[in-house]
Amino acid sequence: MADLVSYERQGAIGIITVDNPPVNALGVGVRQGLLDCLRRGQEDAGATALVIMGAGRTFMAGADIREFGRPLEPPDLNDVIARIEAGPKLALAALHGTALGGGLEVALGCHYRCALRSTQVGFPEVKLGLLPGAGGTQRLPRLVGPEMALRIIVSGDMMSAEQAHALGRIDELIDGDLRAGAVAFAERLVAEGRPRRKISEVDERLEPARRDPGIFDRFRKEIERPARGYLAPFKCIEAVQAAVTLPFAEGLRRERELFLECLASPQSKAQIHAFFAEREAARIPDVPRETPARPIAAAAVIGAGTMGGGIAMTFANAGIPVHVVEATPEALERGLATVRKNYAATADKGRLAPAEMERRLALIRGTLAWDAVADADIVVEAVFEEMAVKQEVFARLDRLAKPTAVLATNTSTLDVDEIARATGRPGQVIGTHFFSPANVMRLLELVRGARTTKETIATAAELARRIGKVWVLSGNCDGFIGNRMLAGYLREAEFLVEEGATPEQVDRVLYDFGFAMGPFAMQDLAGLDVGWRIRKGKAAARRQDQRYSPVADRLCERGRFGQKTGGGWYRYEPGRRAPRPDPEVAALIAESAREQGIRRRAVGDEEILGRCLYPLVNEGARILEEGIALRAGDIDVVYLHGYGFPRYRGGPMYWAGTLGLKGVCDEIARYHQIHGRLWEPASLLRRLAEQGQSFHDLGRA
Ligand code: T1G
Repeated sequence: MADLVSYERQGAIGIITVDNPPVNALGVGVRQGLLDCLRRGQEDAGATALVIMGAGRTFMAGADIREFGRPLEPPDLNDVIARIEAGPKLALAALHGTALGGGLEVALGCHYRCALRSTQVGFPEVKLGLLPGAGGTQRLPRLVGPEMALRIIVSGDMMSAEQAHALGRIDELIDGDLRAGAVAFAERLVAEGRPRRKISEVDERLEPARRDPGIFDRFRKEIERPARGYLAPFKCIEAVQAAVTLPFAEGLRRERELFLECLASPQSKAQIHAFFAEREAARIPDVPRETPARPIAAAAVIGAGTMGGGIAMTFANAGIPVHVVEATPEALERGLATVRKNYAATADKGRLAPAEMERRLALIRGTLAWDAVADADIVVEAVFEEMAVKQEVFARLDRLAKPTAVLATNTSTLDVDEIARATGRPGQVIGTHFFSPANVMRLLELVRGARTTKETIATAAELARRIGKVWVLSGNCDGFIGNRMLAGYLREAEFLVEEGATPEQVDRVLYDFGFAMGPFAMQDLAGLDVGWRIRKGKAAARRQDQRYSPVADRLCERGRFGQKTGGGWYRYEPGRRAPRPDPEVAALIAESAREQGIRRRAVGDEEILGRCLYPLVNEGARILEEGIALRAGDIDVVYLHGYGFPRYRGGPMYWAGTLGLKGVCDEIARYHQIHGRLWEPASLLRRLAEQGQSFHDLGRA
């Protein structure tokens, strides 16, 4: 304990330093250490004020999340904060790095706050399915007003120290050395005889909300859609409302009740699983963190289509100059115009300053000259999804790109090794599977080929971090992790409509489950032509003894590619995105059912959910068996960030674990009896089900 928190005096200022790497999490040892050091500082006659700060890269980044799920051990953080706020000595919090959650609550318990300008502050608890449980929902409204507090707490987003200073959350911005600046500020506060300001006693900022309690229902309405299905955002509102309607001590008790309710909820467990799964996905056993990554000072993208343009934007957004190479001036102009339109749309929403937009656009240089790739440290190919085209491009890049350059392919289904064989540097070839729109979707599947070197993986991983992507390493197989699993999900959705369900019924079931949209609306958004081209490429290899639904092909043969053509599985009014059931599609489905002799029937929602989601789990198990994914958590991360799987359910593999693999396996086996080979349970699933284990019990990679 002694070494997690220390106390020393500098002149007349007592300094309490938390040193619990990597992020000074407020575990039980730190809480006890804080109490001990507070006692020492408050009893130290030579100290006129106390400064609380963190050692290393950050102030406290919150409670120790690993402690959740275990009985909470004393001392409670509320007791620590009460000791600070009620203490006889003026307390100043000195912030740097990321002052988050319980860390920010400690700071709000202090009488004053100062921070380096680079500091980020925030209450991310809602992203863990929780709420600030140590006074944050009671003190923040008293400091910034209930409306602003609602926005800060329910969004969970971080805010810069400058913004927080403007809001009065931080009293002083420090330049240079934090400790020296904090001691000087504390000395000034004492010299000026400034009072020990207790936020818990501040009341005036609550008055407007007392006069207008409707703000809470208005806010609930406002978040209804974005927070659909989530528990914690609405509990956060209740807690802030308690700050307005109850005296501080009672509000604190109400906050604790709501916090424990969230902590006990399956949603919080799922979201905490997602938090750690995202961090674990970055651990590749045979590519340790210290594996050297090549520096990326410049990039190039081949193809200015939807994906190419989006990928170029991710580079420019990270400050990396990028050449976009196209075959014709028309295609180049069209691609760059789309990039400019996308940036303008963001700027119009006030989320990008015009000067910043111009700066990013200036980093994207369109060209027809292939030798522009000669300066690039990485070249990402985003051309037509056809092997011959890809191989021709890679052979050319191999000749033109500098010897150290990484050659990446954005293929979503094709064999990375076959592409790499078109070059003399297969070790520097890797799959970088972006998701559409590439400048928005956070997921990046890095696909490791048989010859891809550790250095190439480290280089791509480092780049992924720089362009703000959540990356997952996948082995090389048809469809990698995400699309390979998706095939079963889409297959069953199409079979179900042939058997009697409707596209809108299937979509409603998955929407109610928590997906942003169901399989049919999703295909209409992404464009049916992408999948059609891939299916045509595989038609010859398709087993004739296996059921196949021709409806999607027939829609495409009629030019129905989805929203972009005004019709796909649904029809769309010009300029509108709302899907409308289309009798023409219903007729196509009925015709296909007749041809296959399928007697149509009423299909229940439960069957729809099981037949769409269980194939994800079953194929996920095969992917784990084959080592295509290193961990079940990686698969969850792919589905959370690439396919809109609801975060409060933790991902398909985690979700299956909450149901119990025995039950899931039994259901899959039951469908295997009915529907045959496509539903054969994966042997890993059978084994875990028999042993009463979950996917996450499988040894850490
Ligand atoms: N508890 C335990 N471990 C944590 C942690 C935490 N709060 N934060 C990070 N880690 C681990 C992480 O797993 C990783 O471990 C390593 O630290 C580096 O993290 C009462 C209820 C601070 C912005 O939600 O957002 O306070 O993988 O890789 O990218 O009201 O970590 O190396 O073994 O993410 O530089 C609220 C969560 C808690 C903040 C740094 N706080 N952390 O990002 O590094 S609830 C949070 C983050 C709470 C109170 C409530 C980020 C970061 P490993 P990293 P990074």
